[in-house]
Amino acid sequence: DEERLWRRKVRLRLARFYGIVDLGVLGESDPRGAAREMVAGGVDVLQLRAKNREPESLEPLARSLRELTDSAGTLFLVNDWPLLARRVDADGVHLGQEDLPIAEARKILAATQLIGKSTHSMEQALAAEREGADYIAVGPIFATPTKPEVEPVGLPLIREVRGRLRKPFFCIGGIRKENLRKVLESGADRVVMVSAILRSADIEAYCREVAAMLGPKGLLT
Ligand code: TZP
Ligand code: MG
Repeated sequence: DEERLWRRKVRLRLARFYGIVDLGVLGESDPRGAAREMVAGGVDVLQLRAKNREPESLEPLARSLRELTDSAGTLFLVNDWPLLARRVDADGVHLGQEDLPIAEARKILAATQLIGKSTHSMEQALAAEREGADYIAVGPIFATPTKPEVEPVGLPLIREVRGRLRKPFFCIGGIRKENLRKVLESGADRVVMVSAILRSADIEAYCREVAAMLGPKGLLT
């Protein structure tokens, strides 16, 4: 068990590229197909996000994404629902500011499962680390239709956060190939992409290019 948690944490430390299978963004498109291409294209972490669905109805899809990611050695996280994450043996759950506290989610999850937390300021990022998040998402960096309700935090926050967080952090929000270099130059090592990936004509090729831009794994903060 201890080894299982350790393996997950190591994979998280090495992860640079995090893709989200967002059913809202996908609309009628096939989430399994998108996930398969993302994994083939080299995402290190895959998350299932479905804002307007009952968690029970997501279980078959979550199970199939678990199988898919397992065979590729890709981390798999479930957004919002620790119980679903537990039931399908995901690597962990991702929680937002409005979701249940990390301590509550830990009671539902297995001891070997990871928790990530969305944050939108330095204060929230530090609080998430104090709460015991295994990784932290910081954003939206840029304005994005995928998360319209939160003000963009801007590029300068990246370097500030980098200087003060010890846990791995991922930049998210409006990131795409065209602005990735700027995000990396602002101090990011790890990024999350949603619509840039899911709306691209060739998801696998897109992911491959992003993965190449992020460079080899290792030597990360
Ligand atoms: N949290 C902060 S920004 C965001 C989330 C879920 C959406 C990111 O989506 P996109 O399409 O990569 O801008
Ligand atoms: Mg949430």
